[in-house]
Amino acid sequence: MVSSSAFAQQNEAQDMPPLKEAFKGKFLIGTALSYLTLQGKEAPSEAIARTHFNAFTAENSMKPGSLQKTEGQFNFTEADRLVEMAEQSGATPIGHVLVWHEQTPAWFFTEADGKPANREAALARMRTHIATVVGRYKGRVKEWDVVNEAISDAPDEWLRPSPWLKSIGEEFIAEAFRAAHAADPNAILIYNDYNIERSYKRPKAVRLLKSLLDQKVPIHAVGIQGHWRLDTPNFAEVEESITQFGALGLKVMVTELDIGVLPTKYQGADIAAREALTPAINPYTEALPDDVAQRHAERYRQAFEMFLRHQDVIGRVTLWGVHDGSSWLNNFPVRGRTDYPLLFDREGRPKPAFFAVAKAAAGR
Ligand code: 9MR
Repeated sequence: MVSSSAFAQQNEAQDMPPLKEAFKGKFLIGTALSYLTLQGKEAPSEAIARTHFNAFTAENSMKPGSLQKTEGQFNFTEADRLVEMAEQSGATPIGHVLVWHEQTPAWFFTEADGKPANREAALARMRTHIATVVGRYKGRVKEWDVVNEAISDAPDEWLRPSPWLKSIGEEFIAEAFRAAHAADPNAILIYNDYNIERSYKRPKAVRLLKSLLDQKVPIHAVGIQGHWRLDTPNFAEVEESITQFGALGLKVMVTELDIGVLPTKYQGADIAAREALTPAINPYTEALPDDVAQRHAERYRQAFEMFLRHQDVIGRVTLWGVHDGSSWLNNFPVRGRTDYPLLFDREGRPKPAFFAVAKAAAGR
């Protein structure tokens, strides 16, 4: 937990404007708020979010498993809080996520007798979920991650064999966008995925996006999650992807940016991937050495200089968490590590990466 005094310090520690001022007129700069923050239990994180960011995503609280754990019983407490908190701070509330294979209860795809739901039943449940959730925040949540991670990582496979694909078929994607558009015709609708900025997955993403556009499906943007590392991906590959996505006439959102510093054999965010904890893969339990912090800052500088070069197509860049202590990367792909992926440290102080990003925004 970040202490309040550390937060006060971080305010004094800089003569830089808040990030949201620095990026004004360029793109929205966002953060993801944890369960604890939305439950009012992380006041310092909330303060950093309000000071520096002008787009708020719920890290977990608007996923199907949080909103509709049991069919027909919706719980909007934390989701409402996200939207209210954003509106109070003049930030744009972002909806994450309507249709995903994770954090989605099995009842969507199962009948009372345990048999798989038929196509019509699964489709009806998907539509009801989307209509209820998007409808509740109509005109308030400005952007929705409609479908998340539908593309397969496997070389010989097009779409992920998710329960959605199995129960509805490929049209689940188009149908989800249509349902979201019907519930809020003004919302910006996003297809969101990891590693689609890398060349192994980009062609599949382009194929999917083109096919949706050809069918006149209401899709407005593509979300590059941006779960990156010190040495991968190659930013030339990423830049080419931004260009190709933009050329389709879509906005590009960087929806879940973080740059992890710990070793791993996994890339991206396939949360099924897990490794065992050994000291060799948890090297910085006490502190991050200066040279690594500098490399991390340099990587952020390069990333934001690239985003700024494409500010005509990039609508938003969102960091996946407020400070290092609350990042999901401390538990992925190995539980209980100490990672340093964000712009603020565990005490809520701005890191070298923060200053690198702020300077990039100022053109310095
Ligand atoms: O950061 C989220 C973490 O707290 C959750 O435990 C995890 C569970 O699925 O989801 C994380 O967020 C994911 C996001 O919703 C979709 N893209 C990948 C993100 C990292 O796993």
